[in-house]
Amino acid sequence: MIDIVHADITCLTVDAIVNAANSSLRGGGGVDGAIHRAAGPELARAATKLAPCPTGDAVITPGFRLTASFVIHAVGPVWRGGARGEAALLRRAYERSFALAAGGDDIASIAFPAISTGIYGYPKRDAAEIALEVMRANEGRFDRIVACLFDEESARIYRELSGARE
Ligand code: AR6
Repeated sequence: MIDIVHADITCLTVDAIVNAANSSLRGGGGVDGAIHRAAGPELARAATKLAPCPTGDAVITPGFRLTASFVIHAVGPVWRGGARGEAALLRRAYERSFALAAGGDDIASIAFPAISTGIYGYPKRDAAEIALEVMRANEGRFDRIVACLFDEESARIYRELSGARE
């Protein structure tokens, strides 16, 4: 089941939340900053041990003070006009996140933000199409997949693209 929710991802009750991180895994602005603040300083200590994480890849750490048991730190591409492999890299960031979640930590529910669509500037609708496609491909492997949108426009785009299914 894919749920589209308009919420702060740090408040969700799911087994794992995905972070829109950068390669250093040290934390940053946007959703990354919110997740690090909510999880506490242990998160940066654990994540930086796994750095650098290349664009299009992901790593997994505990969730520390978060309700979620795990954080999957995915590094999406910076948007540079679309001819620099951005779509393939964004798709891979989602796929790698799902692969880690399916990899043996008993993760049945997972929530994603709209990776790359904030500070990294990826066009929201194009990114949403990729995100929903990869989510649908993984639907059977999880009890619940949450697309967690923070801004109203992204929530509307996801609802439109998923039509009457959700
Ligand atoms: N919960 C859910 N979504 C959120 C939240 C939240 N609490 N806060 C923001 N968003 P961004 P990026 C949405 O900029 O584009 C950081 O500095 C936001 O509205 O967080 O992948 C990293 O360290 C947008 O739709 O991530 C990297 O350097 C989406 O999350 C860089 O930003 C992604 O926006 C990554 O940029």
